Amino acid sequence: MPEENVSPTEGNNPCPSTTGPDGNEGTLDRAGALKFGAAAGIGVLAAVAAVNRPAVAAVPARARGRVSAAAVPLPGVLDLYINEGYAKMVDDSLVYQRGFGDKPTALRDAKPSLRIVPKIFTRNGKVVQSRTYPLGAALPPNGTPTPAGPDGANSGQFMIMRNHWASYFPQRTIIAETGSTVRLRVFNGLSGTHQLTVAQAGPGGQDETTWPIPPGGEGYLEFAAPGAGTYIYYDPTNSPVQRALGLFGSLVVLDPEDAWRVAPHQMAFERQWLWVTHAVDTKWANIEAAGGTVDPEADPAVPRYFLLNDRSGFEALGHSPNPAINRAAHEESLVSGYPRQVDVRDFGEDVELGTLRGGQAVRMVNPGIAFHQIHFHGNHLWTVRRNNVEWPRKNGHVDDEGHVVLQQWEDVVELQPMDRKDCIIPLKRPPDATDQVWNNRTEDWKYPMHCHAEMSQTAAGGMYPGGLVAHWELKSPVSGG
Ligand SMILES: [Cu+2]
Repeated sequence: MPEENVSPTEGNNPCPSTTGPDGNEGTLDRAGALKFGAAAGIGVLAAVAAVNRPAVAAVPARARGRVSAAAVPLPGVLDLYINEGYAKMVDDSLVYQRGFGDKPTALRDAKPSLRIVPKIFTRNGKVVQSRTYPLGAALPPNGTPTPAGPDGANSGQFMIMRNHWASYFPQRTIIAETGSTVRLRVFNGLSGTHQLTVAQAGPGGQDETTWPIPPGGEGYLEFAAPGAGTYIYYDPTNSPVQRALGLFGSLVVLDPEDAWRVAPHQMAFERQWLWVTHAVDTKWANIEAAGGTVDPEADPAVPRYFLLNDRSGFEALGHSPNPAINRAAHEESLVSGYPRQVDVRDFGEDVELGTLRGGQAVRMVNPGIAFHQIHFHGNHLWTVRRNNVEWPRKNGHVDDEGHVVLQQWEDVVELQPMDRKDCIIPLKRPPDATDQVWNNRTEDWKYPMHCHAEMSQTAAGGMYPGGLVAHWELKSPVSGG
């Protein structure tokens, strides 16, 4: 990206790798190869030899186009490069994936650019690279906002700072401020036709699209930022195949003058989280890597890997040996905060000036191909919106699929493919914590989030819990807790 066009935000540490200090996203390193070899019971030589070739797919028979140089950037325009490469799964398998990247990279690139570092379209016409928003807002340490001070009226609880903390966003995120213009130039570096569509982001909820972009070609898309909300950009070609291969991302639209609400007059939050689910079908990946075309009727999807913000299992939980992965998981995915009094009847309530009695927002997005059931322990979540439509507070109804359309407490939030749901996690004292337990706690309380679609808890067809998992933390008032 151009220096004059995309500047890292001051103090925002704009582009840490979520794949480790060595950036080793596309190849096994030697240590990984040794581990892989040991686990698989094969010899070290064979394991090291495996470093030099992809673990999953054979070299495609047909020729791949040469990788062209990055285009000369245009002011206010975000360039996306459709690339292919091998991504490391949680069990160190390398799986062929495609993606919208920051620069053109080759199939065998050790670090294929398959996901962009988050970018922000500002009202003043700029594209800014930053993992955090609002720009210039304080960064929550390790992802956790610290409170304004004790809540004198409620033992062990805290006053929450209003309109103060920035939120971290995962890779693939595009943020557009309301009033901005989204300008995308999309370069197709692959040998098939591809397309970028932003679902329901146009007038009247129409899709915005580049239309099909031929191999080696480029597409251009410009549209006014739609209403505040959460959108999915993806390749609709042979749907859902190209999306499932990794050609997707999220567009979050926010009002820069009211940036701590999901939409004007709607739920306020301390900070927000963007949870993006993805399921990887290695058979589909192998077919496309070899130059074939997946027929979803003949080969129904059977995903083998399930990801939250592009991490699974122990990496999603921040328990990997890699500090950079763990930090990214904490900053982007693992909801955390200090316990507070919340009244969902008034998300914006303040008892003291500059404070908020509210929770944190979780925007759940499913560009993948599996149905998910996002299930929380410890607190229920208050579901507010689905697909940018505010659910009513009263006089709800049952939709055509039998779902209740009404704001409500849920411990399981269903996410169908292409669904987006906005929820508040209250971060409140768990209702079953008695006074004795509550008043004597000396450490952070951690609660699991796991998807109730049980296959999604595994990796590689059985490794548990290697899939779509997370946890959330209720911080302890005791220092060091
Ligand atoms: Cu459970």
